[in-house]
Amino acid sequence: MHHKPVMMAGRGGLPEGETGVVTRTKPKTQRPPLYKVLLLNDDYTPMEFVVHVLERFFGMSHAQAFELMLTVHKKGLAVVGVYSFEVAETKVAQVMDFSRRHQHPLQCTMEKE
Ligand code: TYC
Repeated sequence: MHHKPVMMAGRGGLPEGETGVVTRTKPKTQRPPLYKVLLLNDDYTPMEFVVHVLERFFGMSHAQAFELMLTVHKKGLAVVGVYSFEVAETKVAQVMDFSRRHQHPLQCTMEKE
């Protein structure tokens, strides 16, 4: 007497209700990535212009803006804000456009935090 092999559906010996696949219990809360907006120093943009940019586009007080401008002047660059991708992109475009229109070489960039 001979039987052909038969594939049996099953759990491979695991107890009822277990598949052997590890599943996540804790729900992973997804936060959107954040982007640092950086202002770069140069030798030509007037200090007052940079202060104005920081007040106008980054909502800083005159004192805050002056202090951060001096940080960029001394260190070469500084983070002037942290935003979502879309907001960071808009800030960079606004600063670059405003600087270009005033014929200043001021540079503003963004990088993922
Ligand atoms: N270094 C410039 C000057 O001496 C001032 C300056 C500060 C320029 C910050 C750019 O992001 C900057 N006039």
